Amino acid sequence: MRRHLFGLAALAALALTHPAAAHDYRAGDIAIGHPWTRAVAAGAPTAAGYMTLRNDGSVPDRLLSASTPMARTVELHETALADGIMRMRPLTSGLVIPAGETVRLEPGGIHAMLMGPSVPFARGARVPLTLRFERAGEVTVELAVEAPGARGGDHQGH
Ligand SMILES: [Cu+2]
Repeated sequence: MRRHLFGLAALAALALTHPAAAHDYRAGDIAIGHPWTRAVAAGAPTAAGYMTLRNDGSVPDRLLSASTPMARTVELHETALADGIMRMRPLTSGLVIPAGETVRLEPGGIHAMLMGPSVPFARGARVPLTLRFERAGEVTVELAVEAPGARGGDHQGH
């Protein structure tokens, strides 16, 4: 147990050495801006991944799927008002990113739903997420774990 606690402390220290700097990624014409998620406890049924996807190209692309070793499966969801109730529904044909436009994955909207996280997500940790685009191919990004109630504010100004 003591060794386990030491491991956690070491991880926390490691997180502190990485300031909340911008972390951005690119796959072909797609720029992925500050991917993040919220802290979740052990046994949480789901977590959600957020980011911006900007298509710098001249043709549309499509986010087909996402996956992570830290959850059972990942689904792309949108949140929409149906019969007066906000509901999530899977984007079964993927998420189109029009040429020259930015699509935001954000709380209350489109998100990557991590079903069955296999470990707790601690604030300050990073969760790898592999994104597969129809044209731009595959890229693995890291979701920065923010506070449970965060709305992505840690990343403003990037
Ligand atoms: Cu969802």
